[in-house]
Amino acid sequence: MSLERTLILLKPDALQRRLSGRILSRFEDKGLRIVGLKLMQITPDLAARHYEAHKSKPFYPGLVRFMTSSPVVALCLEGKDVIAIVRKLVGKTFGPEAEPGTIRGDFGASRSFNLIHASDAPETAKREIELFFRGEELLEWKPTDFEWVYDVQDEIKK
Ligand code: 3AN
Repeated sequence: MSLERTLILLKPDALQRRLSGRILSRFEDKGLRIVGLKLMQITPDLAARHYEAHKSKPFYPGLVRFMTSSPVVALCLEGKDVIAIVRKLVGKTFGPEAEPGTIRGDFGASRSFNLIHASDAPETAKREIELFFRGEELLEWKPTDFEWVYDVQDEIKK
């Protein structure tokens, strides 16, 4: 079974509103494995590298100001199809449009404070994980319920 990794950031509004535990629970409830987790302050330089693709957008200065305004939680999750699963759990970009049941849909009402970032593809996930974590901060381990979260027998039959 091939496992992917993805980078998630619980943004300053998630911490200011004391939602980080509840958001983290969504991923644990789904059966995803935490391989990296830390509280950190994003520097303007790191924000610029992370949001490189949005540099020319009108919202860019506000986005960097927001992301560097107070601490974030950086999280690396591992699992089968984890990038797509996490994007579904996170929901559409802005709270007002995000479906109820998703993290942004349940907790967000803003068009700029949207609680969470999640990598959108394997290449961006690799780049973003390297930006936020050193190799030794990511741990290899196998949860005891692994065979029950993923139907391993089903994988073998395929
Ligand atoms: P997503 O986080 O859903 O992948 P993207 O990649 O379109 O969304 O945008 C990256 C980030 O830029 C978003 N998470 C959001 O914080 C911010 N952003 C995007 N569009 C706007 C906007 N019109 N106004 C303010 N912030 C925006």
